[in-house]
Amino acid sequence: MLKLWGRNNSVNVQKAIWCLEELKLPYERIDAGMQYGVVNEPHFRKMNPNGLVPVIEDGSAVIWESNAIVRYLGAKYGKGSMWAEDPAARAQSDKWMDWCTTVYWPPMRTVFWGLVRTPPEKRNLEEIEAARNKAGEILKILDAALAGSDYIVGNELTIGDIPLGAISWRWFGIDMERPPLPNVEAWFKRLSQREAFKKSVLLPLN
Ligand SMILES: N[C@@H](CCC(=O)N[C@@H](CS)C(=O)NCC(=O)O)C(=O)O
Repeated sequence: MLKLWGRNNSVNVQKAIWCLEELKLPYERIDAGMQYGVVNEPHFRKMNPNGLVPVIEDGSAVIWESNAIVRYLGAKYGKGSMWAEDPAARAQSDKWMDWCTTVYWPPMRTVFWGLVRTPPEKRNLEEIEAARNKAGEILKILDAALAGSDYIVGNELTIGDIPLGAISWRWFGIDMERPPLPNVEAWFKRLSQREAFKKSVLLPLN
């Protein structure tokens, strides 16, 4: 059976879990990272020398980097659903995955770590506020892209929605001021109605 290492409150692990759940694949998840440790054990470092989660093992394939995992699962198990076989169509999803890593997550990571993982007395409020404003500005790009479609590429869920959705739970799940983004809000509401998303992403933020 496919194995996934990673704690289920990690944004990157949630991408893998959500993808597995959407594809209805049987898998075993082993808690690893933060309070669970494991990531420094020799057998884990052999799989991922970075000592980070998620990691999957599917037969002889061992894969780390959450977006690579989502792409692998899509290519192997999601043809005709989350994975477009036409390279041009697939690139439309792919670009949003890279956008998440390079543009969306950096300010959201500051907000999330600042407001969720850092005790109040240690927070750098100026830095958090600047990152929250930056994320709000950046999300205008996503809002425009979602105009007129149910998901980021067309009217069905694709791999492109996975990192976006997992990060956006950090945007909507934290009690803070947010600018109005009607298309992003409607899309997130749509994701929130999916059983796989509820089960894998909409968990307490801690
Ligand atoms: N670029 C990597 C980042 C992986 C990463 O930073 N994982 C974090 C959790 S989100 C981690 O393993 N942190 C150490 C830990 O949990 O002990 C990916 O997308 O998989």
